[in-house]
Order: sequence, then structure tokens, then C-alpha cells
Amino acid sequence: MFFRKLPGVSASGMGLRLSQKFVFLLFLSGLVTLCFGALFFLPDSVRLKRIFLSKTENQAVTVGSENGARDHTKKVNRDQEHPRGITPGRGETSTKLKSMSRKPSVTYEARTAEKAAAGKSPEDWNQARSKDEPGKAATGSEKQTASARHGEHRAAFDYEKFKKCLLKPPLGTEQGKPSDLQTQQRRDKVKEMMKFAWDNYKHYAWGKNELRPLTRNGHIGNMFGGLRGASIVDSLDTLYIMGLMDEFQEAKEWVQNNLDLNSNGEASLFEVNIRYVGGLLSAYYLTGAEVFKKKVIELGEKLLPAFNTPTGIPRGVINLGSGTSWSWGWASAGSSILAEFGTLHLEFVHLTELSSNPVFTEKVMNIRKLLNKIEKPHGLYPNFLSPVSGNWVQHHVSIGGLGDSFYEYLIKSYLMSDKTDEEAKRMYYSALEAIEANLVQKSPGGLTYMAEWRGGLLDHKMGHLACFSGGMVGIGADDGPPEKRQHYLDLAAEITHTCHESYSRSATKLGPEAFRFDGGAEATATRLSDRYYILRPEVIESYMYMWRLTHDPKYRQWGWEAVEALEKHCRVEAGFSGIRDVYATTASHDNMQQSFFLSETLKYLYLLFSDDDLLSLEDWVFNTEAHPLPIIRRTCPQEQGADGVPPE
Ligand code: DMJ
Repeated sequence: MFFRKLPGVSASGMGLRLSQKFVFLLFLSGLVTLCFGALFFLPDSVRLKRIFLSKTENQAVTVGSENGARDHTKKVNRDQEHPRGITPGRGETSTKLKSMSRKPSVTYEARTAEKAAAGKSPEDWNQARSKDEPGKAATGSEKQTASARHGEHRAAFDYEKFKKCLLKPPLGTEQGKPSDLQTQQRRDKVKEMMKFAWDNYKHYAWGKNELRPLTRNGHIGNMFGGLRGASIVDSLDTLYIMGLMDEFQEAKEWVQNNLDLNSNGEASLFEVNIRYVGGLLSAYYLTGAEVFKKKVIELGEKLLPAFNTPTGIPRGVINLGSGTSWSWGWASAGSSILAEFGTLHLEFVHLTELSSNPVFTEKVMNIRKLLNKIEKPHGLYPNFLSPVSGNWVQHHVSIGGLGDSFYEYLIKSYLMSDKTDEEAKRMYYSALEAIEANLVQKSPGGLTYMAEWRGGLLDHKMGHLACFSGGMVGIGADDGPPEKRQHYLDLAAEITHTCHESYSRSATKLGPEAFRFDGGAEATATRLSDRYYILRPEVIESYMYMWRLTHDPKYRQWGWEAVEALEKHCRVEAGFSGIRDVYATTASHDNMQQSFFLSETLKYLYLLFSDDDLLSLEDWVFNTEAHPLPIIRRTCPQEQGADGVPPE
């Protein structure tokens, strides 16, 4: 070491000072090391620790949603996450998504913890801990811990046992083959239509979301984020029940090898849920193939961050990669849509069944709780709700678009719970009463319809989407108050009749997107913009349910009229296409074979011409995309004694 001699200081004196300094420096550095080391022993919340040890450490972080309502700690690795607020490129999904209000719904920490919670094994969930804080609403993880404390350990899902407990074989005794020749031929025709739609999709659009049958190419669209193959996932169960086994096998292999869930696109929570989650769940329950179960649980976990809002009401759009979510730009004041957040229940309950993870059911039960408690104008549920305040944003009520499948999921939740979900039952029948009192109308020509309601004023319009309600009111008729059962069945028949009228009053015998009952109109579209038909299923769906409930042959006849009309006006050389004007005989095609045509329209037609034991309503409920989900029975009927009690 080299020291410069200081003026006026002797060499020996300088040596003494230097050694003193050396000892002092040594002491100082020891002290610093000691203090720094002590940081590791401080509690997680101490700010100094967060300043010095951020980013790269495996550490416990405080979890909080927007309003800080959730508060628990979890071990997570921050390096695995995207930084908060950054959303990856949107590519083809951008056009519509640009108009969304960009409000990330969750803090970075909340997303991290959510993912960590979702990724745990059932044993981990039971061990997961969180501190009880009086006065705070229990979060998902806290409730998980609570259920663990109460000894609610769910056994892993047993597919063989599930199969044994069904009342009927899923495909019926003879694949649902009808006894009379004419019905057999009609059913064969529907199967041929499915094969034609599938073959063309496969040829021209394989792996894309939908087929463009005129330009003979694929369509990706902006509803499913980066997910692909919507037509494949939506078709799995239809192919299977129709016995198109080679095609089913191709579809299954595609799911196994190509369905990539690690996408970064921005997706509609609702659409991904009803088509992908619903499609994969059904495929699993029908076949027992593990690949479907694995994929669907993984996908379900990716949807969870959408629920991280102050109320737990999910936002409509989610980036499946980052977990960031926000509301549709067109939905007033950043609100969530009733038909979207109200159409998750069936699938999420089944996600819990298959994964043994209670978090999925907790998320939807929380939505249910809020909707049950909130004040409802005239007992009606408006279409827009703020996920921040939990209040209605506008008083627009509709049984068609924006509201529709919420009502459907209430009665189906009750049926799917083996009629044990009393809350869903109560909510459904009181909603139906309010609908009857406020929305159900009779036209001057004697047609029953469900009008829309705008802050107290009736809009005498019914959308094609609202035509599912014939089937819904029908399947719920039997569990209503005894004095109302026949009335509900009649109401279901009247609505289905009105929807059929909207078809039979058009030149193509296909129904418009919306039809009116004012200005002299009786179930006809009065606006040019309402005249299109995009291969929608709702009217045929109601025919199918009404057939099963009444066996009145007119429903099969009406279904056959629809088949003929589809063949004549929608079948083109390379698939099926929607049309722009149902009142024009020279068709103008919209160049789109919607995936719901394969999952719903053709499936409901096939079921309409099949025996009732093909996907028997005693065992199955259909989600809103026509994917069959089994009724959940806590005790297996086959294991019960003659007195209905399980043997000891
Ligand atoms: C389908 O995706 C579902 O039935 C949804 O509930 C409403 N719309 C389409 C079909 O019209």
C-alpha cells in the first residue's frame, strides 16, 4: 500500500494513526454487514426490507385488489411475472379491442398471488393459510383456508364412478336412433350437414377460429385473445354424439398438440368460457380423455384474474397472458355485462368438480351473492353493473342480448345441482315473475313476446337471442309453484310459437336478428339493420326443448323447415354462411360460418330428431353454447337402497 507523507506528522505517529483508522474502518464495515444481514430477519411489511430486497427475491408480498379489500400473504416469485400494466401485442385482435376502456383490474401483486393460488395442488390449498381479519370480507384464498379448517376435503374426481352414477348411458341405448324412418332420414341429413361444415372448415380454415366459406379461408377475430381453433373445440361434442369418430379424433389430436393456452391476446371472458371451457368440459365428461381435463383446468386458472375487482364481479375482457383485465369500451362507465358475468356459473362449478379447487365455485358464488342482495328495480336485473361499486349503471333490461343467459344459468344451476341449489331456484322464479309482470306482452295479433325495458319504458322488440327463452321457461316449468306449472309450460309454448312466426313470415323461412310488435309489425323486422341471420341456434334450441317436454310433432316439423331453409339459403359451395336479409330471396351471404353453428344449431337439430335418451335431460344440462354438462349428484342413485337411502 502507498501512503503519501502528511506535512508535520512523524512516520511512527502516522503509522499509529493509520492502524487506528484501519481498526475503525474494520469495525464500521462489520457493523454495516450486521445491519444488512438483520434485514432478512425483519417482518415482511417493514419498508426498509422492501426497499433493499425488492424484485429478485422469493418473498412474501402483500396482496391487494384495487380497493385493498383483499389482504393476505403468499410466497411468489416476482421474476415470473410481467411488470404491472404492460400488455403484450394484440395482433389481429386489435380492431374491436382498441375501443375498450383500459383499466387494469388488478395490482401486480394480486395477479401474482392469484396465479400462485391457482397453481397449487389440492393438498397445498388445504394447507394454504391466511390471517382472519375481523370486519373484512373473506377472499377466495381465505375461504379456501376456512373450508380446509372445516374439514371439507374434496376427493379427486373419479371418472369411472361418475360414469356409473349416470341414470342413462350418455349416448342412449342406441345412439338415440329414432324409431320412425322419416325422423331417421332427417337426422341423417343433419349429420351430413355437420360433416359438410366440418370438412370445409378443415380444408380451408384448419386451426383458425372460424371458416369464411365464400373466400375459403380462416377467420381469427378478436373474441378469443390468442386462442385458436374455436370451431374445433366447439365441435368436439357434436362430432362425438353424431358418431363422426374420425373427425372427433382429428379434433382431439389438435387439442392435444396445438391448442396453445399460453397466448397473450385479449379475450372475452364470456366467450372463452362458454365455448372453450364449456367445449373442453363436455369433451372430458363424454370421453374421459385426460387431455381435455388438463387443458380446461389450465384455461380456467388463466381466467381467474378477471375477478380481481373490488366487488369480485369480473370485467369483460382479459389478457390471458398477463392477467390484466378491463371493461368493454362500449359498456357504459366501465361496467360489466349481466349476460357475461352471469354466465359463468355452470362451467366454474364444474371446474371445481374436476380440479378439487374450490376457488372457481367461490368466484361465481360471490357473483350470485351480490346479485341476490342488490336492490332490483321492479324485481328486474338491469344489464350493466359496475364492478367497482357493485351498483347498476343503467336501467336497461333485456331477455335478449346483454341479459339472456344470466336467467338461463339460474334455472340450469338449480337443475345441475340435482335440485339442491335453492338460492338459484328462488332467484330464477322471482326473476321470471318480474319478467312476466313487466316484460311479457301480447301483440294485437295474439302473439306472446318478451319486450325490452328501458328505465320503465317498454321497447316492443324481441331479439333472435331472446328466443332461447321458450326452452328456458319450458325446462323450468316443472319445478315452479304447482299452480303455475301448466302456465309456465303454456308460456314456453307461446314464446316458441312467436319465434317460429318470425321465421315463417320471412321469404327465406329464417328469422331476423330482431323483430318488432309496433307500428303494425307482428314478429317482423322493421329496420334494415335487423334483417340478418347469422346461423343462430336459439329458435331451434327452443324447438328441441319443447319437443322433449311435450312430444308435440309440430316442433320436429318446424325444425325440419329450418333445415330446408338452411340448405336452400345458407349452404354454399364451401360451407354454411349467414345471410344479410331474411326477407330477400336472392341471398347475400355474410361469408362466415360461426362456430356456434356447429356446436349449437346442428347439435340441437340432431337432438330434435333423436330419441330422448341421447344426452338425457335427467343427466345433463346444456351450457349456453349447447355443451352438455352433467348434473352433479352427491350420492349415486345406483348405490341407494330401495328406500332411497345409501346402504351403510
Ligand atoms: C352463442 O354463442 C350462445 O348461445 C350465446 O349465449 C349467445 N349467442 C350465441 C349464438 O347466437
